[in-house]
Amino acid sequence: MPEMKARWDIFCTVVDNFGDIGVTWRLARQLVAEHSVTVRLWVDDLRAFERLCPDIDINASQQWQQGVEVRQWTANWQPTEAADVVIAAFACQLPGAYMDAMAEREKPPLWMNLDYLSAEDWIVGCHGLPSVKYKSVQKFFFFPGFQKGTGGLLRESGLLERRQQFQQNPESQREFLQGLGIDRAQGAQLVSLFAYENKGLASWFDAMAADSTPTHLLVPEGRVLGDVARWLGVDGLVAGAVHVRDALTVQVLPFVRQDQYDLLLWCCDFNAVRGEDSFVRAQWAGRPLLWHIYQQDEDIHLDKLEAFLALYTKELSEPAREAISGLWHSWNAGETMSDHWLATRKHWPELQKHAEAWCLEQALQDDLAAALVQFYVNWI
Ligand code: TRH
Repeated sequence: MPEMKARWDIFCTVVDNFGDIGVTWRLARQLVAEHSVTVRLWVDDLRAFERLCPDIDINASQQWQQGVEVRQWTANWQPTEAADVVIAAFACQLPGAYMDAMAEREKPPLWMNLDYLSAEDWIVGCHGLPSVKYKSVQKFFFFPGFQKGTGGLLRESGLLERRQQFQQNPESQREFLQGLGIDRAQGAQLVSLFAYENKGLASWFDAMAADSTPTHLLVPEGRVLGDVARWLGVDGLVAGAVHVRDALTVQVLPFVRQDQYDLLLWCCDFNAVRGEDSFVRAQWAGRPLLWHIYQQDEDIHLDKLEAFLALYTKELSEPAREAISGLWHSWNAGETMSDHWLATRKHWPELQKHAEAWCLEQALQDDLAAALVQFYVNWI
């Protein structure tokens, strides 16, 4: 098997937040664990990395984490041999000296740009096409996606089985939640909230507080806390804080390790997620979700939102489709959420069933790491 011996370099610039490192770290680990390749992960911001993986030594220029060689990518680039497969994540610009090292190899490496995730149709036509060339080295587009003909989604082997076992085991869930200091409020639905700042939050919280079903809302530390604090009428919020307002219990959680975040999503009845990686993980959780999409210039993110909603809601009944689409639209526009939340709650059983069906359908695709390896095998 040629891929057994291959050396891979993955380059990650942390533009902001955690998605860039979240995706590349997950991919690097999976390539090592499931495809026996050698991976160096070059990262320009180890502090962001440390949040997802507290074992990271932010001062080390080189370290090993879960079989991955993590290299600090500094402005002062030291010459290094180019790998067999080079992945530039999210169109990041490789160091000039490294590009020369790629071109100097006897057999140029396979050079790919791992793009952002989108459900738009044009992805299918562009996935795998040649992009620019540097000297003798050809770059290729690699697009993750939800549809056949794309690069698929990151999904570790056995993930869904592990998730289903965990969800069928209330004791494991209770233990995990207790470890985070969570004692589920009696009869309450569990909701997680990972989002950017959002003006619509107050109206959603109002609706949950006034609901006949209690909600226990879990909010990992992060950008949305300011809005949460404003709604609660408190000065600031730190991990461990618990506030009750009528039927709504709000609990602030520490930002947990990446694998623990999966367990949190698996415990919850509903997950509000954002960006790219948490969005995909919430789909693998098999539970209804709310996506806060990452805003882009000229509102191009709205096309991505529509494309995903069109795919995701295709098999839903008309009223359920309207309800969940309305909720996602209002959340992403920062508009009033209350009516949309109530409408969504009306279609809960259908949305729950659908979330699992969607997850299983997506899992029929090759996962992204396997698709990358296959692309390489086809290329050599
Ligand atoms: O953090 P994000 O908003 O990241 C990104 C980046 O901003 C990026 O530039 C942009 O292009 C992209 O969004 C679309 O959202 P995301 O992608 O969900 O990444 C969050 C990561 O953090 C994900 O890997 C899960 C992880 N995480 C934890 O490990 N622990 C936690 O407690 C939480 C809440 C998240």
